[in-house]
Amino acid sequence: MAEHRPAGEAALSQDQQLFVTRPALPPLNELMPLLEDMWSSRVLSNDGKYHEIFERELAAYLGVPHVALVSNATMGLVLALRDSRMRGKVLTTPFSFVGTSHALAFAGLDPVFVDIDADTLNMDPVRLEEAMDESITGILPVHCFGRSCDVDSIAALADRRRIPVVYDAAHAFGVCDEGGSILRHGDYAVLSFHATKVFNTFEGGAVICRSAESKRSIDLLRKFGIVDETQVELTGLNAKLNEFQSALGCVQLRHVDDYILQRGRIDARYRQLIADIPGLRMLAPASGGRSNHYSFPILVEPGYPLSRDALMHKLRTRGVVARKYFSPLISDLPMYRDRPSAAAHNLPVARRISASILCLPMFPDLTEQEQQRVIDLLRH
Ligand code: T4K
Repeated sequence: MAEHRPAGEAALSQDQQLFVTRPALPPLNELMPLLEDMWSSRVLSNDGKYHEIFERELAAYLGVPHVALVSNATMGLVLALRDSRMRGKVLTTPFSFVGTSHALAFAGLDPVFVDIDADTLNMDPVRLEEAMDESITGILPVHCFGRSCDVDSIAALADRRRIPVVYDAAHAFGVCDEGGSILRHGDYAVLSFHATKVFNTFEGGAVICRSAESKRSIDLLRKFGIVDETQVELTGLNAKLNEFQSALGCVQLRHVDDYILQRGRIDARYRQLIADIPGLRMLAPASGGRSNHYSFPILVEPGYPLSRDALMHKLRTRGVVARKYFSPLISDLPMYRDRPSAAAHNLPVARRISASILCLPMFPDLTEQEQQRVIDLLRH
């Protein structure tokens, strides 16, 4: 992808480039029978057969009762936030993809940034408590890189204040704690099925709802609020997942356990090979339950001979496209940086992590040779 190539750099062929992710795809022949069926039926969108099957199979896979498919996580967040009782200020993290805060803004809400914990990269529960006041009407935490937030502290705080919680679970497909899927926490949890994610339908997403009533609302909101030919009950949008993507989702579900297993092997190998490189720090493995190994971030610290940016540049000139997720912080972007909670002194940990983080290639079919190529570059 040309836009990821630093200016003036010799062009490497697509084959030589090792991107931070390579989307996992099932064998095409498994998808073909579903596509042939779809072609002959001519039902391509609006709650068709594969939408219904995928929604049902996904709920069963995740072990959650109420799932509403949507066109992408950003739309899912906007709809969930609209359907929640949030009005005005909402506590959220600056250390995320920009879509998290943009969803708040599009839902007419006002992000208030809270610092993160250095070990989990999720909102720090102590700082969350400190930031809470009468004006706060909700919480939008992110399970960053698929690592679970402190869901118990967040639930206790939200219950005490009687405010809703919408989890941005874009990275958290398949992640479980001791009690089951982490998507069961909060009033809503929103998954992304973007091409770069652990589970992909090219684009797509789902809103996990706590009740049948809220699923009904999201179902309506994603389809203009239309109940039937004569009734429009809510002011909704178009956030539907189409039949092609739903059929792909059904086939991907057969393979996702393998994808996660392969990611786990790659994660373990990185840990083993990076452990003795001075100045490169890894996050501790997620404890308990099941991780999805969404990403492999390293922190480039003072003991390393290169700065984070110099290392990233060096990797790129040799065809390894590591990414600075997440730098800049959302709170540093022009549309958010003037609010008081965006001030540097309010977000010291997020700022430090954002300045040193680098995400290495992580995807199921990363070969041992490719991984070794990354390690050799980190070492020399
Ligand atoms: N909340 C959180 C916490 C999120 O991380 C995201 C999305 C969202 C919400 C919103 O979810 P969606 O509305 O998208 O469902 C990428 C993804 O585009 C974005 O979805 C993702 N987070 C974010 C973390 O990463 P970019 O701008 O870095 O994408 P891009 O195009 O640079 O792709 C990254 C690498 O992936 C490329 O180097 C090559 C590879 N790639 C990408 C695509 C799209 C492929 O090999 N094939 C592809 O088709 O944002």
